[in-house]
Amino acid sequence: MNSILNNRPELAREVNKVAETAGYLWEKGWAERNGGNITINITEWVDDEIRQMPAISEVYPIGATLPYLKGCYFFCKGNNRRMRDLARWPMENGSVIRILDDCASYVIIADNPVKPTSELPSHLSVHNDLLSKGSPYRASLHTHPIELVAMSHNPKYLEKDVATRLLWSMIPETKAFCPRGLGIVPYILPGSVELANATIAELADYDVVMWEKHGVFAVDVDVMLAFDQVDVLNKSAQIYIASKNMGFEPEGMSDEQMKEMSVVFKLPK
Ligand code: 2HA
Ligand code: ZN
Repeated sequence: MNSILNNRPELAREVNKVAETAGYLWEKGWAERNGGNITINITEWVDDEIRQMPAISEVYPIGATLPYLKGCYFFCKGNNRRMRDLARWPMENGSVIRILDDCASYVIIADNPVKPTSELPSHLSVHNDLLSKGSPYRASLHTHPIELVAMSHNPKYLEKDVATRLLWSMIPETKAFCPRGLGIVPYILPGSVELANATIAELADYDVVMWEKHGVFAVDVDVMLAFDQVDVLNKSAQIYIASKNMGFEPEGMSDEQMKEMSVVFKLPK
């Protein structure tokens, strides 16, 4: 089958990371029905031949003007597509899009005319913001991790850095591998510009942001690393809940133990 991935091992590797991650999200129970989204900036793996490829869709508006995305290319999960299907058939359940020179519209170029996710404006706004800051991050991930979402139903854990401290203190790895902690965005309608803007504001200080009573949004260099950050946070939430289920409040690592971790691992906070 003719695919944009043929004879492009680096591009294929990035799309395979998306497929592998989509499989993990499904297995973990974080991706019911069409839940969650993944968008990766693949511009650095795009060659002249890809730049010449014709559009296979009409021109669609993004819904925002994003100047840093001029001429960029993204692989995105398709609208209403399932993560479990993206895992097995990434090019049938996602597509490659080209941002047009007006920075406000896009076309699909490969492999199939699969319309991208309804969350595209928020994902692309985040990528625009990352590029504007010279960030090396090329992946954005939205998913519904069960235990973290459950915690977001208690206002106590929505206060600044309360959940971060609790989760970091459950197991040393969490602070080491999610060193900027968990940002919080109060409940806002999914897919809205307000949610995108609030997410961008919070990503200035965190790589993973909780959307109250909905899910998390994570960014990193690639989608595997973004997934890992969410995975370690949710693991800590599970340890917390397991302790509560055994009938006690977990002690958590002490402030001294946490400080020692920060020094030895040279962590920012
Ligand atoms: O697109 O999870 O929040 C699927 C979602 C939207
Ligand atoms: Zn969602």
